[in-house]
Amino acid sequence: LRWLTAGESHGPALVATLEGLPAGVPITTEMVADHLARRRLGYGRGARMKFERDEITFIGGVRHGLTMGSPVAIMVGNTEWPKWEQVMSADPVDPEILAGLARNAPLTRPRPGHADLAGMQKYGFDEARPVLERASARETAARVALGAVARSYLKETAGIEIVSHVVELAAAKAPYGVYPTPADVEKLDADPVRCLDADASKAMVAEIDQAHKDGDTLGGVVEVLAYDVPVGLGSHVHWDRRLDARLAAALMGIQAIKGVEVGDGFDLARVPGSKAHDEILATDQGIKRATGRSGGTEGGLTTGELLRVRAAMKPIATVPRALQTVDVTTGEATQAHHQRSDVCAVPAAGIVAEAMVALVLADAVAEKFGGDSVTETRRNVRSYLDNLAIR
Ligand code: EPS
Repeated sequence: LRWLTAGESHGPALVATLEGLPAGVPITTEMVADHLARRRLGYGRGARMKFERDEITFIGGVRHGLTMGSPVAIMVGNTEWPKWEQVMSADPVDPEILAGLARNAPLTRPRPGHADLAGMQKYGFDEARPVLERASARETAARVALGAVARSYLKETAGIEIVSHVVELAAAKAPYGVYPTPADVEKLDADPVRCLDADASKAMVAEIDQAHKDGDTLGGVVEVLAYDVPVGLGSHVHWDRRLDARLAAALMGIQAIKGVEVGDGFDLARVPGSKAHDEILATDQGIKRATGRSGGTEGGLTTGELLRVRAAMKPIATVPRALQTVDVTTGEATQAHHQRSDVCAVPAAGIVAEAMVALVLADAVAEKFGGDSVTETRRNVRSYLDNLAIR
């Protein structure tokens, strides 16, 4: 599979294309809209989430609710565009008109933690607007749109289902080792911080309220689980074919993610080998694992057990209680720009992480099972699983 996104945070729209899917994947505007709406959920988001709407248009690849095998292109329109039409115009705008627009004031006080400063240095801009417009996590809407297509493909061909939840938010933690299933998704989406444990959820909400009062922002940890992943996706034969490496890159590529773990991750480094691995058992239902510490990958291959990855998000870098910076026009010490911001976007990051895991798994399924129609791919998956010599 190949996929790309384009578009700026305050541009007219984001666009995303996905190439390489077979024909017959069910996908509708409503399915994409549902996932985009899930991405907007979560306690602690800023005002923009309330007034802006994502407007979905399929540009290609889908007819009457099914993919046709041609590239899928989705446009996610931004209802805020009229306010930004001149500031973000693709064509040149009369400088006198621009000078009169408060929104166009040059952003010369780069915010620590954002791409602002290094982006200006690298691309030779004298203000941060052209950098922050693309670095913004607004772009994740395009990934979630493609993720909706990828997860439908996974469900239809291999029966794979993806769930995420928030396991840590600042100092508040959900009980370790509780894994929500697809049956819990409705309950998770109804929770203000997408946490399954009621007490932990309350503690997380309290953390956000306190940070809001303090003019501060918060990060946290999300966990993504993929159910019914067949054994043998990815490969041990080369570093860039290892599924865990591909998942880590995909998750690390989400804005504000600073750490990724597969299975028990860093905790495995702290225990002896006898407590770090998943022993192989002969059971009435065939070969099973005693535990799920590996997160469902060994040697870069899926094991057929529950796939489990976590991503750590740093606190939002636009901190209301502005951080120290330098005005790049004067070279003088000052405070970073702050207009408005989320206090916390960890619940939304979980939805984005689901989309990234879906896209990586879709790529791995397409690579292993091929097929030009969903029926053909499904037949290939079935035949492979039915003919495994060892099980
Ligand atoms: C973002 C900053 C905020 C968020 C935005 C991502 O936007 P603004 O600076 O315009 O208030 O609202 O997220 C979205 C618009 C979205 O759809 O997720 C950032 O700096 O990454």
